Amino acid sequence: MRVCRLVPVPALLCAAALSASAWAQTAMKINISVAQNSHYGVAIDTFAKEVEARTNGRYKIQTFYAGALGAERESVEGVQLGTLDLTMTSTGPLPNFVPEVAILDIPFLFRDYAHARAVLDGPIGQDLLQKFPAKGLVALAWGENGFRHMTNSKRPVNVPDDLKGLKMRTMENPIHIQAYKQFGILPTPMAFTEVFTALQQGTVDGQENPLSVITAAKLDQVQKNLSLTGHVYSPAVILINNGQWDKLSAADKQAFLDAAKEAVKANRARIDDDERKAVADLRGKGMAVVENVDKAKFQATLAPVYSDFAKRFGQDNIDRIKNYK
Ligand code: EAX
Repeated sequence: MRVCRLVPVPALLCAAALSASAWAQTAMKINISVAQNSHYGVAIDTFAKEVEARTNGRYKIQTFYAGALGAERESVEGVQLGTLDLTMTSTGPLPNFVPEVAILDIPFLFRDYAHARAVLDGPIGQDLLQKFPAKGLVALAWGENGFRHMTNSKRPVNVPDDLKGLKMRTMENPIHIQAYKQFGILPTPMAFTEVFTALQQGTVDGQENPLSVITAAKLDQVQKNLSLTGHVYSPAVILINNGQWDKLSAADKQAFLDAAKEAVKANRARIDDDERKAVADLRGKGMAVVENVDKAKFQATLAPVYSDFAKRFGQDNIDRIKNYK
């Protein structure tokens, strides 16, 4: 600026220089593990649109899909280290970063979507979001992945015994792995970006994911059997690097939080839509679907691991979630 005053620079140029610096646009990258046409894709596309609108274009969010910038654990690490600005991830890899969040991964903890959403939007979920900054991560909002179901290429799964001996891909999640071993599954933890090929080549027999992921990843092309076990509710979370967060003004922090809220609305609406359509769609593509699974039998099989989880998380904390209305 000083230059403008000291040397005779045409006023227009001066004004341009002034507004350009005042209006510098900051670009940030956000990465997800699933395709754009998905419950996560609509979320980050909405987030990007809302951030740009609410900051008058001063922030531009570049969106990356299908693990283009790495799978979920790598993305969380990248946001922690600052090599990536943002990610939307399931809680799959999170116990390795924010152990308190692992309580949400306990099988059959949530009754239905309304219960899960109420817990995450309520004091329990909001308190858990406050556990992230201590780990160099800022959590903007709880999104959703959905209730997870079992798929495999070997046989229909009606009862827990049908899972015995199946080599199943799991998320890199210690709670899931401990529970699935109780079913007699041979768990193979693996990044989601490797799952389609592993199923195609028969490295694993099956995997478990919500209907939104099964459809978005076209797993009907490599899996014959789907059982609606709904054995785990899978939350998701939108994370930003704490350095980028600290640089935001108070008004821009609010803009990012509001944009995340809109992203979650789009995310949940897409899941509701997928939940309505997916079974007919996947059947139409040749999958054999077991809809009425006796969940009580699966829960009963997990009784031994529930006492471990009670020791780890406190039965009172588990009951507080279970009984939340
Ligand atoms: O978050 O890894 C998984 O199975 C997740 O459900 C997937 O990456 C979406």
